[in-house]
Amino acid sequence: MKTERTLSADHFALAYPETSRYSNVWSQLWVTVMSTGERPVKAPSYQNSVVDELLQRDAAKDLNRINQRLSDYVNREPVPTLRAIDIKAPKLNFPEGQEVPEIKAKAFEIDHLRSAMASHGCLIIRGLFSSTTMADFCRVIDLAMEATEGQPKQGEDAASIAETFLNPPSELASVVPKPGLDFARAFHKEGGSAMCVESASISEYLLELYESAGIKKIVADYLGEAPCLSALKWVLRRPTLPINRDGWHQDGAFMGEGINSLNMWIAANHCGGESGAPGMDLLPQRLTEILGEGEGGAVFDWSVSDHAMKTSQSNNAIIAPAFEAGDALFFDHFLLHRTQYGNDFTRPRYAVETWFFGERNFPSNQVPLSW
Ligand SMILES: O=C(O)CCC(=O)C(=O)O
Repeated sequence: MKTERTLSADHFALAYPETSRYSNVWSQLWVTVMSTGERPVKAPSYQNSVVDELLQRDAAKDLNRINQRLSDYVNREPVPTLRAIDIKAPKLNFPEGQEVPEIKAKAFEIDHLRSAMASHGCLIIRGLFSSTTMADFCRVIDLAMEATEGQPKQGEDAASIAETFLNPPSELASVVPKPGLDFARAFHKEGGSAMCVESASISEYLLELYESAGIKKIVADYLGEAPCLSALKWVLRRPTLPINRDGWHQDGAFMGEGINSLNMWIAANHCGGESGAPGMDLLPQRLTEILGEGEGGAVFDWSVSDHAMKTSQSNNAIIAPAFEAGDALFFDHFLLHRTQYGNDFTRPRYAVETWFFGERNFPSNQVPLSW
């Protein structure tokens, strides 16, 4: 079996160690193009403005804030409120021929989300975030993953890069005691992801970005209550190739069915469809219960086997939409999905997964944090 990560940032870093370091010189441009497969965004003087912004943040202040967010939920019990999916939704007409309802960010209104979630269990909002910001964010994901994988940077930027990209809140170790935290970290390392809270500064940066894009209001309107987030299910992703075929799952299988949830999955580079980088395989149907594991060897007790998906009628309806940097896919804990499966991917994929829950109706086992 081929396990090499084709054209991934790691692969490139091994071949060209000098140019893969974070730097402001022209080589940064080349690194970004090689690692993300994206076109250069700016002229040769290009600097990664998101990395720069992160390096200038007050890491100690970010750490205090994220510690406080975790502490806010210690000893807090969920209350089974009415879930968003229990509320009657309007029926909007999306254009013919869309397999997944989608809308441009400029035209988006909350009823698009309510209607699409009720009919298809998901909605794509095109261009919700700036493509330039998200293209820059790919490098942030590289740096965060290198830090969590134990590949600290060398050179003059090393200390500030370490302080910015790997500064998990101390509270994390008490809310996710051993061996749970070690297990979560090993799971992410193997799959090509990192918990966002491993970097307090990335977490706080993203919360500010989300708020400036109006996400806090959209999520609160949809859930019918203010949102909280989850330390375990707020994830920076650059999936390891090759992709696991048996990744079909509904997050409700381990979060519980009764919760009030909304996931925002943001593509940070061009992926999905025939793009050469894995997007997401989806069964765009409004499910309201957790399906069985299915026959034929599901990998985890919360996953559904590829065999079961293929032998069910659902196979006809499975789709893998194409995404551009900054597009967002919204869905909840009942949607059947997996990382897009294929064995001919040639480019890495970068994404940010952020699960929101009702501030009262949340899954305690996903380690909530306040917003
Ligand atoms: O990014 C991926 O490939 C998987 C994401 C996922 O499973 C999720 O957002 O729940």
